[in-house]
Amino acid sequence: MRTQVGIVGAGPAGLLLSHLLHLEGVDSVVLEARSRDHVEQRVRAGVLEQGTVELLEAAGVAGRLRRQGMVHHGIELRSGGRRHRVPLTDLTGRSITIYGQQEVVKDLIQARLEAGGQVLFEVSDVRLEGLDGDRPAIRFRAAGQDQELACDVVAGCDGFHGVCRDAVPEAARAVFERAYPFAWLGVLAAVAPSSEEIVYAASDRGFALHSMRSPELTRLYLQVDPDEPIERWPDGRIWEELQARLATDDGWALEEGPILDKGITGMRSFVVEPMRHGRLFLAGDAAHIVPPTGAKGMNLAVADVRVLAEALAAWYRTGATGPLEAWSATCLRRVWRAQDFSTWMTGLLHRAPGDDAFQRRVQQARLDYLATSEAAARSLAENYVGLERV
Ligand code: RFL
Ligand code: PHB
Repeated sequence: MRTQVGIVGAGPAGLLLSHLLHLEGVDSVVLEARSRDHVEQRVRAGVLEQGTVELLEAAGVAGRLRRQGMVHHGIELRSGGRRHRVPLTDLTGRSITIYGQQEVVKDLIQARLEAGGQVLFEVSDVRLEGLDGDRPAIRFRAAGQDQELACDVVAGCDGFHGVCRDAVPEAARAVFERAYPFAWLGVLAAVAPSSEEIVYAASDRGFALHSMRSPELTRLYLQVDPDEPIERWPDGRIWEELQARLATDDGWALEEGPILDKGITGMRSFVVEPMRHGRLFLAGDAAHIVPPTGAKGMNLAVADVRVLAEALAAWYRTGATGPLEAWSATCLRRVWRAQDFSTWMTGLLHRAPGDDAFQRRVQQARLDYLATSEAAARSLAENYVGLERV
């Protein structure tokens, strides 16, 4: 098999890259380890920056997103039983849209298949070869057979646990990393959201988040210990903890319903530099992870491949290598802005095991500052809705 761009991973990064390249007249093949059903059902992110929505719209894949996505103009911060709204749109002129990541993935898979694009699911043993030359190849197994995909460049869009990053020699990459002493337990519940907007709650019992997916589906998260098994969290305990952490002193009530999906995800910050090695380009979670508190991960993946698709299109059109050479540094500016924002939001709202009374007071002072200073709220808001220029 031969193509122009060999893409590993059918998450938002890989699928969108394939679609954007198609619009530029560049061929690609996407290789995915899991089944189509699996990637379409995987519950993950839900917040799209306005820039992400505009890109999906310009790329012609936002029909369902426009109909089903929920446009939000603010978020709520809660602590000590009190709530404070950050009016995102008043402060920035921009909004966010709530639309499940797996819905974005479904829309992109459909668009690729309708355009005759190749997305191969359930491939295994992916290995990259010849990255230092100008004829790289991806070897893999599919349908019980060894195969080879020859290409001009490889896009490693295989997420944090993928194999592409390890194809870069250790001496050629620098890794920046931070682990957090907590994880998020995420649940999807068949109940109408109890709030019109996303609620971020800081409490002495730890952080909680109330989000949504539709008028009938609520998405909720709890800060939990990183090595706590999910079996320790029967549904009753989850609701009890959510009720306690989200409680307000003004009569607000959290509606409960059947839990359809639950899982625990560790939290980390991670960046590999540079994001390119020879003919390999690492995009999305393969190159960087942010803690989910700032809702930036999927938006960064989208930003990476937007710039990469433009750079590859310019290269194929005119032979220009400048945009490809600038790609990693261009993306890393946005990545580090998001790392700063996501770490800051995480520290603002979580309770770390070693936190003492001093730390709690400082945290409360920051929350109070956000509630009283427009400058402080605007800084949060412009990062949350996504900066146009970084
Ligand atoms: P993905 O989505 O992980 O896709 C990678 C794909 O590669 C496949 N793969 C392989 N394929 C072939 N061969 C191999 N050897 C392979 N190894 C892996 C995988 O099966 C998969 O299909 O990475 P991508 O495309 O870079 O997208 C990144 C996003 O998924 C991620 O950043 C977000 O989900 C992060 N995130 C959030 N981001 C936001 O922008 N807004 C949010 O509100 C938000 N909330 C979240 C989140 C992530 C969470 N979890 C579960 C990590 C909330 C949570 C709880
Ligand atoms: C979500 O809806 O899944 C969500 C919302 C906000 C976040 C993270 C996840 O910060």
